[in-house]
Amino acid sequence: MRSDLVVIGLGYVGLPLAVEAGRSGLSVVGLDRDAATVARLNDGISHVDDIDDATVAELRAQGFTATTDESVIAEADTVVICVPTPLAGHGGPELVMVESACAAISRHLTPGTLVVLESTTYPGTTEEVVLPILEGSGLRAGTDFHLAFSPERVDPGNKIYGIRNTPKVVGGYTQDCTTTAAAFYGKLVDQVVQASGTREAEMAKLIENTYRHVNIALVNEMAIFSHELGIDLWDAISCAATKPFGYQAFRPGPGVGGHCIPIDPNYLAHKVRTLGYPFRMVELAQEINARMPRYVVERAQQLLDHSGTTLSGAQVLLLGVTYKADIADQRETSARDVVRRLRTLGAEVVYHDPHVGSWEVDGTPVRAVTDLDGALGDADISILLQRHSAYDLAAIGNRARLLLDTRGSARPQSHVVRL
Ligand code: SAJ
Repeated sequence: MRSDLVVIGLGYVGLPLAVEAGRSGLSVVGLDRDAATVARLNDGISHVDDIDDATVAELRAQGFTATTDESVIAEADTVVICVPTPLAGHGGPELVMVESACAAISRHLTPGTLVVLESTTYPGTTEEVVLPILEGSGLRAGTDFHLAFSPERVDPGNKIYGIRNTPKVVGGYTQDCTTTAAAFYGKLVDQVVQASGTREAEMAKLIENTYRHVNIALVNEMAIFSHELGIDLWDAISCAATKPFGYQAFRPGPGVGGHCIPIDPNYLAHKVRTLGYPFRMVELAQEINARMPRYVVERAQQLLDHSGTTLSGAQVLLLGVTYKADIADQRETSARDVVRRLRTLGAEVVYHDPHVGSWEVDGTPVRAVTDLDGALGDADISILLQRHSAYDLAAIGNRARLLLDTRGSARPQSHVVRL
């Protein structure tokens, strides 16, 4: 049976896309290589933070089915690739899942199909990697089928912006491909933005996230020297943020986690290096952000020293171990490096996080505490890493024997210090 859309890869990008397409009246099939994911979705169970089971049930009621059977591609008007592109050892994206998805499409591609890549990657991937595999079908891109790139703009935990109300950038191999992709996405989103080509659409996404990555690194580096200069950078940033134009506030932290910001800029740096020179801003930003977990531990060690306690043997309570506040996602969380450094220096580490029931670092469990009040009283120092809204910072500040606040959220006191 024909379908309007086949989504390949049913993760945090593909599943919301399938949901929005179903809500827009499209017939949608989800294709994933993981049989367990397929079975769970067909049973109405979600594995994605921002999609609840009721939403999956709603999608199923609209006729959505998930499958591992690639032959569904042959019946699709549009195929969107939403598979992961994790960071590979060479510093660029690992494209093996994209290539595998394209090989499957190539085996079942029919004339007139629109194929869109959404997975984040370096500029050139759509035309240098995806296109040749698809043309292995014998069909020609731009002539027999349409090919485009459209960056995913899914923001985990964002309750305001979803797929429908986030402008969607599309860039096609030809103008006709762009127009066709824009017509497809126009059914799902309020605003479609047509890029001049696939590389511009690929680059747009990397600009968005490199911008964040570099600016976070800027304030992280400022945090380090501001502390030594006796400047309250948090206050200075709040003052700067009153400027109604030409400035967006970023704030220091214990490092940069997630599946986008610490990763995506490396794809651009990887592509630039093929030119024989580095993308210095990104590489420096990466170095600064990656250093923040160690800096957090240095500051904790100084605070303990001043209180006459050594870090070695001290009990350290970490508050919030996800990669950002109010979600359960721990991908690339800087808390992991904080634990490694604390353990190396002989501290006993425990954690509290309302979103994380159990946690291990390098195969060794980190003890979870549930009695936050008691744990704050027991810990020689508590370190606030993620400002979950569940945390009552005034109560934490009052109860902690010593608190290092890496988010600048708690009211400074003699025993409450901001990064
Ligand atoms: N962070 C800081 N200081 C800041 C902002 C963030 O240390 O001022 C840290 C966070 O703690 C986190 C990391 O950086 O560890 C990334 O935070 P993020 O707010 O950028 O959140 P992400 O990684 O979920 O980024 C996503 C991105 N969305 C997409 O790629 C589609 C990003 O483009 C969004 O702008 C961002 O969400 C958002 O605005 O929330």
